[in-house]
Amino acid sequence: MKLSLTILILSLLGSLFGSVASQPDLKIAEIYTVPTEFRPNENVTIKFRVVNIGNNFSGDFYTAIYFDGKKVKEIYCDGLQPYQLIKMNYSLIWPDDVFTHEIKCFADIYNNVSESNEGNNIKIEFFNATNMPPLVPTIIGPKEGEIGKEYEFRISSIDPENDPIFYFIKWGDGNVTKTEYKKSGEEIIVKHAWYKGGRYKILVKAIDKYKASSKWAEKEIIIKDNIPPKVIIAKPRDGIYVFDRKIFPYFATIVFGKITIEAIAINGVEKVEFYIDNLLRHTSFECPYKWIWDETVFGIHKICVKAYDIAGNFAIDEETVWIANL
Ligand SMILES: [Ca+2]
Ligand SMILES: [Ca+2]
Ligand SMILES: [Ca+2]
Repeated sequence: MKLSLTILILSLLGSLFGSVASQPDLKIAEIYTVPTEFRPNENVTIKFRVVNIGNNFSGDFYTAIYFDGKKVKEIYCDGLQPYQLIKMNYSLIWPDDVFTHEIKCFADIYNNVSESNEGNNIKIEFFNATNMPPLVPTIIGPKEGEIGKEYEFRISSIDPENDPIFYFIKWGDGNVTKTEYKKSGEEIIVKHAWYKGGRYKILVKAIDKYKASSKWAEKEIIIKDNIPPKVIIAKPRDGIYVFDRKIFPYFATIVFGKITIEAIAINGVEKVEFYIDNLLRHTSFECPYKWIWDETVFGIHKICVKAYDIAGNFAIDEETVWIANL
């Protein structure tokens, strides 16, 4: 009833406007895959339907299916009556990736059928294989350690689809490690040493062969530092200084006018303190470590520099000077 009514309306419209002749109209009704969700490398069937929405028998024709723009199959069809549809399918091994691929279906590829609408003969859909990222890795290893010693960490993760996994590790000191591909669930052992005391955050993520990445796993390690820095007073030292310049070397240190005190400190230095006669006068956090001592002062005084690392270890150097700054 419905069909004949539509044909009646169409033919009425045709007679009214003179443009809708009694013609077939082939159209791709839908494109889908079976199964609807699939993995890379799996067998997939692409299904599509051709329907004749015209008001006349179509006659025989060829349909075609394109994968990423390339024709992969032609299918011969017996003619369709108005509102008759036909199901087509094409099976393939899906590519080994999770990219989106274009499927294009074409009704009446060789234009065997003269249709009332040739513009609706193509339909395009996009499909991709599904992929889940690996789970957040587990990291097993020590909570604390010492400078320069190598420590072992056992790392593992699981990929929901058992895809091979590699691990990307940030050690917290600027160094990174990228492992080879491992089996899902396989435990790996990686080693690392830290050369500066402090608290380090180790970050690990697992990435599967389709580049899907887990969230970062975190583990902290505290590297104890028992090694003090080294520090020396580079200036003033063993010489006669006039207005901050060394005039000539001498067995003692004699200063006329202001003097820039310069310290050289190494081994993870956090700060250097400058003392005059055991009184803290200045703290320097950046290399070069220096302080200009410029005040009215006369006689013998003791300069002391104290260099600290982050762990609180320190080293001292002292220099006794005879100074006249008036
Ligand atoms: Ca058409
Ligand atoms: Ca046609
Ligand atoms: Ca996966």
